[in-house]
Amino acid sequence: MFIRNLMSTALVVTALASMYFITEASATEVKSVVASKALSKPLKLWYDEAAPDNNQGWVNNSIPMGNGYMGINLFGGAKTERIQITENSLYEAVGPKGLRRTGLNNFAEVYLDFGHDKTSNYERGLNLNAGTSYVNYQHDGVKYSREYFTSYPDKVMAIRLSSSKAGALSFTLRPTIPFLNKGKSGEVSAKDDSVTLTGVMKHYNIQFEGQFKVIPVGGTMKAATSKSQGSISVSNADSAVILIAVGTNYQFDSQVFLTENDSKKLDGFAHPHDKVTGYIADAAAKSYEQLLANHQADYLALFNRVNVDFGAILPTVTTDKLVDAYPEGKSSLYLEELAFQFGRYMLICSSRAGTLPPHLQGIWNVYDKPPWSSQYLHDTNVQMAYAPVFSANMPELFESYVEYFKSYMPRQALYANQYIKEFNPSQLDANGDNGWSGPFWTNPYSVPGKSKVAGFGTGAWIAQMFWDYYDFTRDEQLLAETVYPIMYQQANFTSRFVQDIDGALLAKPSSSPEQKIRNTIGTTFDQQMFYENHHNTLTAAELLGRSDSRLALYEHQLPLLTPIQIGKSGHIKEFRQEEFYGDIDNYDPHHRHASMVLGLYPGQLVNDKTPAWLDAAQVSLTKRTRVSNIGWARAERIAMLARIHDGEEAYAYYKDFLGGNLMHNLFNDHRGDPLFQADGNYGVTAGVAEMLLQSQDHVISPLVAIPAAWATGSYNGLLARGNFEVSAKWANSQLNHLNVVSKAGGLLEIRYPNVAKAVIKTLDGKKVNFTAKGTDKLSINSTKGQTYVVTNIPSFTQVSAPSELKVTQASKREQVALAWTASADAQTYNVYRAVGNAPDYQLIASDVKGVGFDYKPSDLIQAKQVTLKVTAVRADGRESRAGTTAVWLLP
Ligand code: FUC
Repeated sequence: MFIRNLMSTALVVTALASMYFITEASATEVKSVVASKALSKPLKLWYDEAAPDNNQGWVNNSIPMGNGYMGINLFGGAKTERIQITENSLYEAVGPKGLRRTGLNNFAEVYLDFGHDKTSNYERGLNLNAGTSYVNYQHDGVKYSREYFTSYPDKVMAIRLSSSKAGALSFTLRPTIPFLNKGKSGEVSAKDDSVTLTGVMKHYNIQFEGQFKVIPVGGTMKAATSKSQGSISVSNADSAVILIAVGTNYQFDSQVFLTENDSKKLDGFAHPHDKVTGYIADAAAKSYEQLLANHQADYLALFNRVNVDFGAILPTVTTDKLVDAYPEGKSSLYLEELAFQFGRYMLICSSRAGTLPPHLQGIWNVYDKPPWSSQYLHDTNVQMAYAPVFSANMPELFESYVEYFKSYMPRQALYANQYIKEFNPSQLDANGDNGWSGPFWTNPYSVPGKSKVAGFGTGAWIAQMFWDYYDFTRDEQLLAETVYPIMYQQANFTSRFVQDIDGALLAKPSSSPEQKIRNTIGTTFDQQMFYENHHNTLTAAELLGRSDSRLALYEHQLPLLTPIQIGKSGHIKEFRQEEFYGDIDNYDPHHRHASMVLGLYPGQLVNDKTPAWLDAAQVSLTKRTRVSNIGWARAERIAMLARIHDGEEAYAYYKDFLGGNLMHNLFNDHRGDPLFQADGNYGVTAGVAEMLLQSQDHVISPLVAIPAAWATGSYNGLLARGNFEVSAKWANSQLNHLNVVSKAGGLLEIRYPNVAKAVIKTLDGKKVNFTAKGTDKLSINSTKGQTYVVTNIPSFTQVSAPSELKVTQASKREQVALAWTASADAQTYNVYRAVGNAPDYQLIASDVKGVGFDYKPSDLIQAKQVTLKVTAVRADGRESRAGTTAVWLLP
């Protein structure tokens, strides 16, 4: 009701109107939202000129939209509007090598000629709160406005053109096929109120079709076709709606990957004509307002689930100016909020069930030779695309990858047979039951098996996304029918692939993503990934009560996978042959990939319950340095640093990203060429989410990495493992309000300083009983559907840690002297040790007064190295969370 009134009266749909709409809608749609300021801030990208009509304009200035079926880049011209359409299955043969290679192709370039060349008050923008874009300006005393949206439920793009004066709207619609005759043939024709664009992409025999329907109010309309070009001209209308639908004969089917002959992969699949005709007919049967309402019901149900507020106000400058000012030190809290939500927006546009998942460029490509063919790379980029899907509360968007995976998996099962036969033939199951092996580069048509550039850990990393899908949703049916079989069969492959080398079960051959050292043995990447998948498979089997034949083997193998090796620098090694950090040939110590700490993030292996590994991860990340300027890598480090509680360093990386990788349309410029890669955009959303909320050890930990710049703020609706929806408010860097909705029941644990002294009630004010575990942790047996409100958390101040720990070897082998720089907060110190690769510390001395300690252990006959750690204990008994560490190398 409200939607219809608003839209029919608003010829010019202002950002403000959209904002009110959202505020209204949020009350009914986001039931779990509690913070009063939720969703009250307009989130928009806006500009006072059109995007330049060239590739630079596309990549830097055009506005992206999408509904899974198509990606759209809007230029917003007043004289001529250009709408570029991407359809993710429209592929040319991939190759040859090089950065820009054929692969994904540009589906259509659509022009709307208005001839308005003397405009005033021009503005175009994208309202994230409404899922709509707009262009508004005045020409010849008339106000013109356009509104655009891409609808997932109705599978169309809809455009509404309006003018303030009756009969003042005239334009010509001209869809065209780009890159014709380069492996592509086709034609455009117009009849009555519709233009049809149809053709064939020859290599894979892809039949494609786009239909464009014009529905004017008033005026006249004329269709024209000549020389394979079709157009529709509208004259003197009051307003008009244009509907666009596209499609190809591609479908999710294992036939596509199992058929060797490229030209036969799509054999037997229906021509898209009927499908596209149906989309247009169904959409045209609805009013524009109905279509918009359908779109917003779908879009807002996803987008409105999460809100963040760091205290930003809506800037008065256009988005390009905001972006340009950022690196000059004009930090903008607004941009920090906006980029977080923009990543969520992009995932909603590009990852929808029934359509192909987001590739390197998401769902946006203007080229015939896109960067790296716009493929799917599984050594970080795909995982980065999906990094925010669960934590930023959009789990159903992962369905797009699930369907893609299911269609390529049978091909990977054949590769698994081949690789076990090649690399570890004694373990081959002659009947072909060897699981599935991990792919690296894939696209909608092929999965080329292994690559030397990354190890087989890519498969286990894919399986990890499936585990997360369950772990965040706790959907038991999903676990039983989809997730568990995928993990079990991945473990099947890796359990046959690993070889017993010096008592450990190691990957051979093995690589660490993109490092130049190839074909080695037991990289941390492979071992960590294998370990996590074995572990998750066993956990899932227990949950489901399964007793499948290989589970006992996985259990036996698990500790032998030795996923973490601590080096002499106290770091997590990337290669087993390393001693001190980076001391091996051909090793890039500042590499963009931080693959040795993937068990920290996005994995669960290194967490607050493995503090010695957490400290070692910190050493690795510090030594990696901040030199890489790669967008996705910066994004990933935000999350990794958040996991080691370093909010300031995480924030520094976020600032590096916002100041160094954003183009004017907020697209991630991969490395400054400019070269668009969507992974950085999705990735920073995930990174910021980790700063706000963590749950990798199934303990809900809010505000683990809040920087001083975000000392006051709130968020709503982030998702934690166990399917808990979490909202928080804080001021002066202290949490003062936490809301947890238990969406699946089960044990709810919360960690935060002094949280066990807080008051916990249900939404209707009933006191909740909980079990305190010390002062900083509590647990509740939660009831499904119940909301737990935590307030009155006594404030705390961090205890500053001691620093500069030095260890000096005494003449006796098992004796060492420790000396450190005092902490101003310390009354006493605690001293800990972690022997070799141990995940946790053992307390070796407490109540130490002064800044030195002589350690004489009698039980370290075998040990080669020990990590020593000193923490400060304040008069109130609180211990510093961080400490100072040093590695003792025993002679
Ligand atoms: C991986 C990354 C690169 C780039 C490429 C497309 O190889 O290491 O940084 O993102 O994919």
